[in-house]
Amino acid sequence: MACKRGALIVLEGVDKAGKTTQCKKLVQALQQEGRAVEMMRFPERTTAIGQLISAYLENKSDLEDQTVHLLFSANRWELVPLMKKKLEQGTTLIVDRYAFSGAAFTSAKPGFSLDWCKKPDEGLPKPDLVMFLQLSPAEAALRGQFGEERYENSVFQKAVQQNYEQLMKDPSVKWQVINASQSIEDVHKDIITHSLNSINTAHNLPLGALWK
Ligand code: ADP
Ligand code: 2DT
Repeated sequence: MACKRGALIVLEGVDKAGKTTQCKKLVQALQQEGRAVEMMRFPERTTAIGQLISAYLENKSDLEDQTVHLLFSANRWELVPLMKKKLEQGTTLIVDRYAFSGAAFTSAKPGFSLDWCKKPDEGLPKPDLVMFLQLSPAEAALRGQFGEERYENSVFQKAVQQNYEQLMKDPSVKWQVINASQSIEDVHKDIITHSLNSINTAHNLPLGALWK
């Protein structure tokens, strides 16, 4: 019998919602159960495209907004063969940000429609589950100062949050809102429950195509 495929599970949310903390905990917990699971993140800054994105985010270079948007998307597309291979081999992927960040962030810039922003990512492997870590700007502020990178300011983050809310209205994507204001352990408990359900369901389903 062919091996059952892994699930594609994405964590999204505004800055400091706890995505990275929870991705790491989730991977650790699933690995401890003996499951094949790996973490990925976007942007993946180690590739040639990722290095261009990283320099832009660190304000070391300037790029047209359209250019950087397409680079973020290209950074996902360049990893698609690897993602598909891992999923087919039965490895579950836990992903820190995906195309939803791409659409929510660029469409927070003046003159960018959500539809235009989604286009380059149409057809990417569709996540089996997208968990949105919901945290108010006031609570995010309690988790420390914003850093030095582009987009790390509260006005921009509020616009991003509104765009995520638009994206979450799309029933073709399996969204799950998680209350990220709970303790790290309580958030983890919610996330692991939803992830296990998703892993079990994904076994029997073909991998979908995003926004198609
Ligand atoms: P993100 O990846 O969404 O930006 P991080 O996981 O890097 O968020 O977390 C941002 C900061 O908030 C870190 O200092 C982290 O330790 C802290 N943090 C994460 N989750 C919680 C939580 N549930 N309660 C309080 N602090 C948290
Ligand atoms: P972190 O590495 O701290 O998550 O910051 N972004 C991300 C986009 O604008 N478009 C995208 O497609 C993606 C994946 C979100 C990365 C920053 O880059 C933004 C914050």
